[in-house]
Amino acid sequence: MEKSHVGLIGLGVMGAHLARNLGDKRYTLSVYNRTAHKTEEFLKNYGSRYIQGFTDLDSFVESLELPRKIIVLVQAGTAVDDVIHSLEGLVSAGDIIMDFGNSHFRDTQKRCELLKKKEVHFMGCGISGGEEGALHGASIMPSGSRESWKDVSALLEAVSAKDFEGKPCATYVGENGAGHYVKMVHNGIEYAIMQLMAEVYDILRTILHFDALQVAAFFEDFNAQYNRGFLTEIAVHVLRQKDTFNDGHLIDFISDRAEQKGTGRWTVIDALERGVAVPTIMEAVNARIVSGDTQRRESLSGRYPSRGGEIGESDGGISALHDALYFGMIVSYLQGYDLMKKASADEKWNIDLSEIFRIWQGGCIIRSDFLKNMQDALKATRGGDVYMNDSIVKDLSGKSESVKKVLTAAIQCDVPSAALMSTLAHMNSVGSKRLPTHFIQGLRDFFGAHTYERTDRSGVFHAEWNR
Ligand code: NBP
Repeated sequence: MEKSHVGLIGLGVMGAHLARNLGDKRYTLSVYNRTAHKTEEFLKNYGSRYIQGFTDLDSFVESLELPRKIIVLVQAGTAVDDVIHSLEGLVSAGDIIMDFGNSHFRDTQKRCELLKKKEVHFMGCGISGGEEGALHGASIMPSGSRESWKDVSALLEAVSAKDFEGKPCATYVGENGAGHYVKMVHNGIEYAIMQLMAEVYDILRTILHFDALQVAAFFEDFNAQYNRGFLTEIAVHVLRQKDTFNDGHLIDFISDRAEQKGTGRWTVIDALERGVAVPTIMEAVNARIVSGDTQRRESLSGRYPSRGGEIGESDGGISALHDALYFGMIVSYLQGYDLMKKASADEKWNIDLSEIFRIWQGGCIIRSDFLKNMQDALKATRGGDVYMNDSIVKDLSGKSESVKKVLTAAIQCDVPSAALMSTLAHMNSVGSKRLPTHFIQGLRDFFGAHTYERTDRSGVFHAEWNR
């Protein structure tokens, strides 16, 4: 039998969809899944002359052309190590193993080192777009050796989505864990944008007493007039969905408990370790933590100020909310930029950030029109601070007045809006020539002789404080 161009291990949700995408693009493909019946079922449903299925790993590996290109799409963590371990004796020097799962970038770095000893290339490939993206075109963030990228670029570009200019949403991100890092930050931004949308939703429903359909119309207008994006587009569908068990809309019967076990939390931990402020992402994780404790919220409700109140829509409330959401989305992207820029320098990845904002334009969950502004601004600033770029300044300017108006209403009506609040505070801080941290430095020197620097002369000082 003819050798396949590529192999794929793991026929779960993502793997099965990506395998179909590869077959549709006429790549000959060998597939393998730990549980054999899943492979048989996949072939029964989607088998074609481009796809061969295997129930033993030896023949799967044997069926691939050299150098072998093997996509691994299994659960992140020990499953990836298990797969690598079982492949170790079967692959040879020059072969390429690509992990498409949501692995932690530190694990990817270790796996690259491990396989380098055997001259096998290991690539960490972030992928975003869920099952639809895997099937019709995803945003793909690959990293590893440049040599391996040359061998797989055509393949990955073929199964990727297309950017606003029709170019493939796949690019070489950098060495070792860079691709998984960028995917992690993508997910952190995703957390932030969804939290901001939820806060705006809450204000509309609690203060303006909008029903689900009116909120859907709000998002529809946002997409038409401000920033068309995947999350704000699916919001319209989620809000219009009728319930199958009751009269009314499904949204009103969905539990408010959310989890925060994965990439959002990783983003915040990593940002803290690197000393990069990502307060909007952090508040999004905090909000999910609080949402998880339903029992406590139930017993405390009524004992503390609870949401409610009236504020008229007459004074431009809707356009202020549109502005506020747009402001929050821009700042979320900027926080992701800050983090990737620092990590790229720390880890010597040399990531082209304008390319990252380009490959996020198609297929991925945080895609929106604004990504083109980011791409262009990053290109124009050439490694400088994108916050200084005139078009970014213009995009943000004037909107903070709307954010203040929205937050004033939210505070008056006890509607928690920590992500939006921290977004505004973040921009107020980064744009402040003098922060009150000088007061903290004074206090620290008083109680612990921690010393301070001065504004009028260089050096390190300690004061004989008047006790
Ligand atoms: P699924 O849960 O649908 O499938 C998991 C796959 O992992 C199955 O093929 C399973 O094989 C295999 N597997 C496991 Br679990 N343990 C294994 C082991 N020890 N050895 C070999 N195979 C093992 O996951 P999915 O939603 O397709 O996600 C796969 C990866 O893609 C994850 O890292 C996920 O975070 C990432 N991702 C998912 C999405 C999404 O929207 N779902 C988007 C982007 C990235 P079995 O059939 O034998 O149990």
